[in-house]
Amino acid sequence: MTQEQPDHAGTGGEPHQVAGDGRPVLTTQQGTPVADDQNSLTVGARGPTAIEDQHFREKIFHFDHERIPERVVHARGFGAHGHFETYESLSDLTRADLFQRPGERTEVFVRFSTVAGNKGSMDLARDVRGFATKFYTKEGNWDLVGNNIPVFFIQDAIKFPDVIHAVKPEPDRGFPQAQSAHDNFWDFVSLTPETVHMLLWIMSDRAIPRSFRFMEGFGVHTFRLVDHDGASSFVKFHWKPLAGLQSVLWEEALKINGADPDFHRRDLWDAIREGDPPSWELGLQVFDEDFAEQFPFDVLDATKLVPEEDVPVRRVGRLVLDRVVDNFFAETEQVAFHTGNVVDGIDFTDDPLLQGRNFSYLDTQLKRLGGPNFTHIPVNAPKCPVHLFQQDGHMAMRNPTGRANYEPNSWEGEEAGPREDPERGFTSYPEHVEGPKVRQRSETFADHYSQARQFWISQTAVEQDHIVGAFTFELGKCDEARIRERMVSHLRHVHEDLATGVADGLGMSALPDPADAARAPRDDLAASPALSILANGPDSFAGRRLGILVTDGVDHDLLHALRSAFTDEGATVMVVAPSVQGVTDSDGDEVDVDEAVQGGPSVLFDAVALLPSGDGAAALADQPPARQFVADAVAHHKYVGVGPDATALLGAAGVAVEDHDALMPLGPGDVEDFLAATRNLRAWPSD
Ligand code: HDE
Repeated sequence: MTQEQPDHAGTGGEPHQVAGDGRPVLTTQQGTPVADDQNSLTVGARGPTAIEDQHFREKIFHFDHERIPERVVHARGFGAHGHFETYESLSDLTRADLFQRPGERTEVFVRFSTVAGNKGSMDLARDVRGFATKFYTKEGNWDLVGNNIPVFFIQDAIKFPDVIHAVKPEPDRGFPQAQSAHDNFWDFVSLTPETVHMLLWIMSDRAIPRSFRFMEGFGVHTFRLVDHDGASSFVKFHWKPLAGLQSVLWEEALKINGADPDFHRRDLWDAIREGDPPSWELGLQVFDEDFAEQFPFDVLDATKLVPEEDVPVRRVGRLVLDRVVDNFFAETEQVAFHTGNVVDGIDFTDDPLLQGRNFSYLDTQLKRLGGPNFTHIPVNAPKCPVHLFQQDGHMAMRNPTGRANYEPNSWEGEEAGPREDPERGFTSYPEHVEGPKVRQRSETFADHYSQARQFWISQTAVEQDHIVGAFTFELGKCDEARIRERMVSHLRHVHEDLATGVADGLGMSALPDPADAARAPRDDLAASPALSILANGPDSFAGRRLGILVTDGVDHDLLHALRSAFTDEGATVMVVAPSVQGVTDSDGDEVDVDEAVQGGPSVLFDAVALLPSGDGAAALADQPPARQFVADAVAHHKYVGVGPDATALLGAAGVAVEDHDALMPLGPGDVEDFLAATRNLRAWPSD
């Protein structure tokens, strides 16, 4: 790896070349060519190391300091570059510059993340996903620091350390890692009923997305838009994935975490590198004070959402992620988001969670990036002109020239430096506020169950089963019966079917009494179809993965027909075989193999096809990973194309063809039908 030094760091010019092979000479940080990078300087070949070995000293010194503190939350993440294109002028709603001109493109950097796990944890933890977007607008950076779930656990930022401590590893033992399935988490949330709505989301399949590309994003809080006349409306921000919504099953998540702990980051990396850039539409839910007044919940309460059926989502632009990072550390690790980074025309509300966040992010950047100059790091630097009088500090890269480092000043010309601009400058919405200084939760935040119930009744039967299964799994990891019971006492306010299902799953002999409710839950909120994943799935297999299990003797024509049909659909086709060495097809042609069956379990694919030869099927039938490949695909309700000679393998996997709708015959004439079926992604048992 070569680090090109900027010209001002030295004399510039060509790096030293090694005569003969044309590669740059290895140097120290000071630019001194290195003669030997294999041996440290010692007194005699077996003697002590000399302290004057500056090359050794510098190399180890740098290595010792390679890490910066990981994020206290959202430590594990993955980022990519792209652009946002505004569809139409929104000048009637906001004066924010990026929304003024149709077709305007704004560069963006997006970082997706999990919340609870450390930097090295696995991607498929049951968790909320961060969806943070930095818009490098012409009038400064705007950070929309959102999640893939539209509500949050708590209403007041002062409880954030508590909810995060509770979910993170228990402090005495340092585990469990990246899991909410433990006593501390459920102890805290069951004592904090405002978490119940979010718990429904977290226990749903939203918390185990198939990949970042197939999940929604939400700004969560109510923000303000302010127009050219200073008039303001409320807004909720949404990201709608153009590829549709998709999640995995919990059982799959457990296995994916073992088979490919980097499943989500690899997916994003591959999609972009293979020329299939993920995209989302930015949606706005805009409403006014009158709507906020008559809405049954407080729009400043981040544990509530505004149903799309009440305020439709207006799609105003498109986000496309089409460039992977050059260097993970420099970009994904060092990117610094901050809810406080808004541009003129976008403003805050008094949501107490948002207000607390506005304090937290700058504070955390100082700790993590080590000084006040982190906007000098390229990924954080605005792409518009920056002129200011701030100076010095650790690692200052952008240093003012000239004489004036203060204003007002009476210097002339360039020496005078920049000046404020009352017309163009950021102007806060002049909200009128008054009241006594109190520590008091507003009465309007008191309903903790009604929207949780609305979420529950908006799910399909399959999704409701998954929610019951998730609560049962998680509470089953709690040792304390009183915590399990306390939690079920809240679920009784959400829906009796949910409470009963979980209580049965946990083997409770009787349902606990319902918890005391601060406000009686409502049961008159209509179902909101927008809240279901299955109701908002894709209508294509594009962007998904087909895994084809083959052996020597695989039918040449069938393999090619399958590959081209799925590739034309925009899907990725991967070949799985007994070994990675490759196989020979029925025409004697070599077929490249992507994964050996031990390393490519079917949980890594969205649909599978079984195309072994007769002999191959018999051989695979003796291999546990091959049997598991088939059994898992069937158990996970994936479409399985069964080639003409695959029967022996099915039998060995314990699968009876007639019992499963998802098993489809896959002969030469069946490719189109198989492809059409896979567009549904799964054949749920109730279908
Ligand atoms: Fe964050 N959050 N947060 N958060 N958050 C951080 O900032 C915080 C909250 C979110 O990819 C930290 O740079 C407080 C809600 C994302 O770099 C920290 C509260 C939502 C990311 C912080 C919240 C988020 C963070 C840690 C309660 C969804 C990752 C490292 C009031 C709307 C950004 C950092 C990235 C990161 C504080 C609640 C989203 C400590 C105090 C609600 C996506 O500043």
